[in-house]
Amino acid sequence: RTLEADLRHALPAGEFQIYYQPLVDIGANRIVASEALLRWFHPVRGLVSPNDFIPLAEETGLITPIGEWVLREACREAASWPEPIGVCVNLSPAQFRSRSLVQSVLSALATSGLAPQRLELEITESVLLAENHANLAVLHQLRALGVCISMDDFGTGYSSLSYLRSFPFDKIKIDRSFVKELPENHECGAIVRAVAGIGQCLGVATVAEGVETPEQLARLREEGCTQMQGFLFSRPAPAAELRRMLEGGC
Ligand code: G
Ligand code: G
Ligand code: MN
Ligand code: NA
Repeated sequence: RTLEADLRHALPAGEFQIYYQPLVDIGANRIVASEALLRWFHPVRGLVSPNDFIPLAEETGLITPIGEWVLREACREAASWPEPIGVCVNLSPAQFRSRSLVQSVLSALATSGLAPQRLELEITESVLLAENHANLAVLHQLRALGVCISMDDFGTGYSSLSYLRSFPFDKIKIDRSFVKELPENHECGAIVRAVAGIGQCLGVATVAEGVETPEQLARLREEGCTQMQGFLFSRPAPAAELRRMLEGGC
């Protein structure tokens, strides 16, 4: 069977699971949100990475039902967490094309009872590529529902700064490629400092992704990042494990 045939089957077969990775506010030293990261456990192929199936899901349109499931499931899970922290859900550019995105978000919020401010939708620069006015309108509709919008993988696209001008994001997530070379690489340090500065001026939280070492944490703190995410704090973990982390006090 082809990967595509298997992917079609995955949702009804219940082969998807969502893992959660904490975002830590380093000022308050507590978990303030968790990112929902999709996992596909295939009975024969084993664990298939989103990097290997999300592109196919986008090409085939399967991203619409899969993305709707992730939204519903992540909101339902977050609504029952012992702490009212945020839940971050990744959206592909292809989900904007389906036209049902706003309705899906609205319905996930309504059925779960999750407060809209607790849902953080992560988008990449490509959503706003070429000043896509239709996508921009959808972003404004989503914002009107009261949800937060984060710019993910910041710095990896072509004209990041113009996107910050075209839409008022609630959060900027600095791509982990900049964090990876800290503290040795001074260019990366300078870029992180500049982005954190922009965030501060715009009144927007800046999250450093892929934080793996205490040295990186110290440097990122120095440069003004407000939230951290990475293996240093926790790997993406099953829902039950995240729940235990929250119950353990955060
Ligand atoms: O853990 P990691 O290997 O999960 O994720 C790899 C990539 O897949 C990341 O770029 C991440 O944003 C993306 N990804 C993970 N889960 C989802 C999801 O539910 N929807 C979309 N569109 N992308 C996801
Ligand atoms: O594109 P996005 O930022 O949504 O992707 C998140 C990806 O980053 C997931 O694949 C997740 O597993 C991965 N990730 C999270 N923390 C770390 C980390 O500390 N180091 C590395 N190498 N990857 C990480
Ligand atoms: Mn993300
Ligand atoms: Na990212």
